[in-house]
Amino acid sequence: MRNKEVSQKFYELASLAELAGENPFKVNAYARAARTIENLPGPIEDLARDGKLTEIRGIGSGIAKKIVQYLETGKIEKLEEFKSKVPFSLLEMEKVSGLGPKGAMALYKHLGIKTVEGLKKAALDGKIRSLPGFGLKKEENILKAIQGLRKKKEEKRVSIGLALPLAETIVDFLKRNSPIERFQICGSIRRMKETVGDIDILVTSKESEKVMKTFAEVPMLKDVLVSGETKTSILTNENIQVDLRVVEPLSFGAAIQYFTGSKQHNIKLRELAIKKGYKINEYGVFEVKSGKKVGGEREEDVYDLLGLPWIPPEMREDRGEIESAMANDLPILIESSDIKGDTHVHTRYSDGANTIEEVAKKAMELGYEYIVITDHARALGVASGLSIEEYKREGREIAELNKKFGDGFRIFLGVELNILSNGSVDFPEEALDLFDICTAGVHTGLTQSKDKMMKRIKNVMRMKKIKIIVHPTGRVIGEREGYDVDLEELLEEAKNTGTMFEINANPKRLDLNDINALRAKKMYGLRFSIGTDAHSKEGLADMKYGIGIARRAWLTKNDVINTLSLREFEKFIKSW
Ligand code: DGT
Ligand code: CA
Ligand code: CA
Repeated sequence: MRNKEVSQKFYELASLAELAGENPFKVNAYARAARTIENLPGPIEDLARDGKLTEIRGIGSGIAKKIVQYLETGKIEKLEEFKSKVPFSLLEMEKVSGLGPKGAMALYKHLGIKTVEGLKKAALDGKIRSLPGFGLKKEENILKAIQGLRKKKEEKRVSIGLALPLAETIVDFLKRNSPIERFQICGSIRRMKETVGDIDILVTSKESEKVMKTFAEVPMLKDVLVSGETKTSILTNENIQVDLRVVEPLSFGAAIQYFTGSKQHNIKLRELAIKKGYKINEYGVFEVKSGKKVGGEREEDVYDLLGLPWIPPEMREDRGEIESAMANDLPILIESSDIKGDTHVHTRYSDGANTIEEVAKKAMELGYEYIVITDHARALGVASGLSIEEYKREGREIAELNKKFGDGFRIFLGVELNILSNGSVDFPEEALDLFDICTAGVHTGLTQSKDKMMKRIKNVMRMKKIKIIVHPTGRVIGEREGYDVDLEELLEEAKNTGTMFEINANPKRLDLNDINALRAKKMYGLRFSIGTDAHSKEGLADMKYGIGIARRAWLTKNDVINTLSLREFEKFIKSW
């Protein structure tokens, strides 16, 4: 869904139009369109594709054209035209609340201020109070607003889906352009936490100066925050902080253990160390009595010396993993290589970008043995959903492809049904025999009361053909809370009906999350599917985030159905 992004562009357009002295009616129209788009219930790209944009109140043909232009080209001509006339980053300046486009323009005209940094400096130097229309009070407010911005930045966490690829890109850049030897991405990324505060990278090198210099030149650099001999911190142009540390090879293991965290896990570990007469820190493990260093080159050293097996990073949250390690009872966590197929994929038949064949080929490249195509079903108001006739057509195409691909790989005809507000799904139960696998999820009526929501989901869980509930709580990270359900009751119902929950691997969803999946297994013995919900063939790569969540939930291969081999999986779904 690109609503937020498109809405942003129209806010920008409104501000710039105002600066350019455009007719106030137009300025208002842009701002109104921005608000409308922001609050649309469904994806704007669907409406654009169906030519229905002008049916939205407040969106005329001129604005509709601009929306289409943006969706297709990533640019709005008019916006580019305005931008070329404004010699500073209005978007950045506008973040300082209370300033507005006119204020930003005045500051530029009188003082040549182009950035928030420049603004801060001018305010601290007392240069703003004497400007016409500004004054002392305004100068103070600007400083306050800038401090507020900083604070917001500190509180902001980003998705693992953004942080992990970014960290990998940076490591890659360092590998190519500087003399690093060993490296490890640490912190919350290594633990595969769903959101990340900042990125922590550790490397070893004989020439730390060169490494630091290279790091301060990464292409996505916005600002160098701290620059030292062994630690440099930068801010990327998306305002994500990255800390790079160069450590001694003999301390590398202890350092990555320390900086992987979590802090809670490390505290527990240190307490255990003290009891055993050791001290651990980022430099190594030391015997307290003699002060002698007894380990730290390898991460395993730290755990070894405490009499523990190495604990996988995803478990290091002080959720009983140290106790479990002490009892030599750690689960053998599921791994990416255990996955034999994806259970949740969309194609062009509904709202995906690729054909079934393209998606299947990608799945084969990933080493999968099967894939379940789960295009959306057509409930009222789901523009891109399919009718039974269309599923039959999809089924025929799948049969053809299966014939073509032969024995080693199979495409299953699945469906993502809508759990409708009245507790039914798109089609009568008899019609569902058409499908190899039926999944269902809530997509509409998200704000229903808990009572109603529970009734409708439980009702669908009781339908015999429906075995997987996708993105069970409906939360979208950083965007919306899940709908109002009593999860405990749903888990109970799943146990009673033999329904499985999905761990949706899309990094914006990760639903069920780690805690809920852990509980579902521990208290109710439930099994899961891990599906990417991919809407393009590239989306299949999101599986790693689902695996991360599964590992954080202490899941093993046996807890996840799409680790079954093709033959086992076929048998399993036939037994439903
Ligand atoms: P984040 O960045 O908020 O997503 O979470 P982390 O876990 O990456 O935390 P961060 O970046 O503040 O620190 C990285 C790791 O370094 C952290 O997981 C454990 C370790 N660490 C940092 N500060 C302390 C501390 O004061 N005490 C202990 N024991 N460990 C710390
Ligand atoms: Ca961190
Ligand atoms: Ca950090």
